Amino acid sequence: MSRLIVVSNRTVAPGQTAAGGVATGLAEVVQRNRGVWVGWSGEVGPQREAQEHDAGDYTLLRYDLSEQEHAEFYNGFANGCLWPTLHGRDDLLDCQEGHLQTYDAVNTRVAGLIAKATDAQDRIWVHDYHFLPLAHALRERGHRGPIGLFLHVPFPEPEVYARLPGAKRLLEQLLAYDVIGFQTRRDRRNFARSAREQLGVRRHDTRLDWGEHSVLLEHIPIGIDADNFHRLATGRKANEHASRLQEALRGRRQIIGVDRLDYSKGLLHRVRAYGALLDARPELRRQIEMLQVAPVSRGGVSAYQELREELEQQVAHVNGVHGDIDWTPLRYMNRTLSRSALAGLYRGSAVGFITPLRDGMNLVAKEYVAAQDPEDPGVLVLSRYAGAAEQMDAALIVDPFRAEDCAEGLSRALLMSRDERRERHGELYSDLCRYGVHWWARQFEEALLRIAQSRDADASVEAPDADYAMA
Ligand code: ADQ
Repeated sequence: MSRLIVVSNRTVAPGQTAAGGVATGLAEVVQRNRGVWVGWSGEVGPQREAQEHDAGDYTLLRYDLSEQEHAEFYNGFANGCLWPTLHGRDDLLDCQEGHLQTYDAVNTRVAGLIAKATDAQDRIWVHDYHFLPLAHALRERGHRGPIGLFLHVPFPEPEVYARLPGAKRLLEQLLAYDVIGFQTRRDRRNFARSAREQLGVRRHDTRLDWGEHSVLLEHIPIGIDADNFHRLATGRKANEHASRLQEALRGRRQIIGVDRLDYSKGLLHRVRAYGALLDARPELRRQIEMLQVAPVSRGGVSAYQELREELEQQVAHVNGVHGDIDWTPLRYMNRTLSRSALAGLYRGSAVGFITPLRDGMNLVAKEYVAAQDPEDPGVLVLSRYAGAAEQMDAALIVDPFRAEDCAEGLSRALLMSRDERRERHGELYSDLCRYGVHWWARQFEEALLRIAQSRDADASVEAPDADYAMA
């Protein structure tokens, strides 16, 4: 039986367990399959040999990045070119000479490590935009087993994608995968359109045929472990945080936003929308507060440094215009919090205000819903451009580019009757339980298995009968 190999930019550290989110789902899959999990160690510097760790039920294989790889592969092509393009922000493209070559070179190096540690028939599940050419590089090393990619981020409209340096070649390389999983139908459609426009590849239902090779395009939205997160939100530690919060709020109702400090998350627009709410509904002043948690992310990329400065200015502006000696309308924290602290803060907040300008899925929206008290839940105000909006239509869906629309959504959420809140929450929560992170992982795993089985079947049909061959 072939093994399952998972490849993702980040892995858990040796000796640690996954602390939630996607990592939990991946850890469960590699454990169950007694497979191998390959990824970056997080170390930058002179490269050691890749390190293999025995993680009990599976093997962890981690590699370092050199200074140059970190600057040109990670900060450069992956986060300075691919990330903005895939999020429809080609105006922020920062592609420099040599970055694409280093991106290719890292993929080639990682393919070499994988080829050494695995069997040519193993099933390989690759994650995200750091590894678009990996299947191609693995095929060049003779890998024959199924290789799938799950794209955690969106895929943009063809006109935007076409502006990426090396766009056509990357698309060709992507077609070396056997299956590509997307968060939404829109992403899958956009990908198929780019393949048609740039390579003339036609889509047959969910399949693209490229010469002799077929690629399956699957729509498999990622979820969370909702029950588990709900338990966390009602646990002792989360309760302590929720109580501290209630004390600080002194009867005011809280609107919460939690995001990595990233321009795709719409933080500037969100703060502006909150200001618009305070302008439009002066009676809400002192009745509400907003908390925005946004830990710094990718500090090595210039667009992120600028965003941080602009956001700080805007937060100060809203507080300057609307605040009073005994009321700070908007609090802003740059810290990473523990899962239980986060769960407690979600549970203690009347509104989850999650308004990315583009987001593959957005797990915060799902965590906010899972953390709520079903008897007296808060309301999710969600951007129509989060992948999550395709599934979570019982949330209040808003346009993050329109401050008045967001302000209107917030106001509706704050005034919503308890019955309506319970009804909407019930609908959202039952979907979260049905389509959780383990469901997601199983769907992808089964897609890879089906490919492996159909290849085995083809091989047995094609293999000449032994006696006949000898005759
Ligand atoms: P991200 O862009 O990182 O993920 P998201 O889906 O919201 O975005 O996940 C963020 C995770 O980090 C959540 O689990 C959240 O709880 C956690 N987090 C955020 N702020 C935190 C803080 N201050 N302290 C502690 N934890 C914090 C990418 C894509 C998304 C896609 C996911 C999964 O960009 O669109 O949903 O992958 O596929």
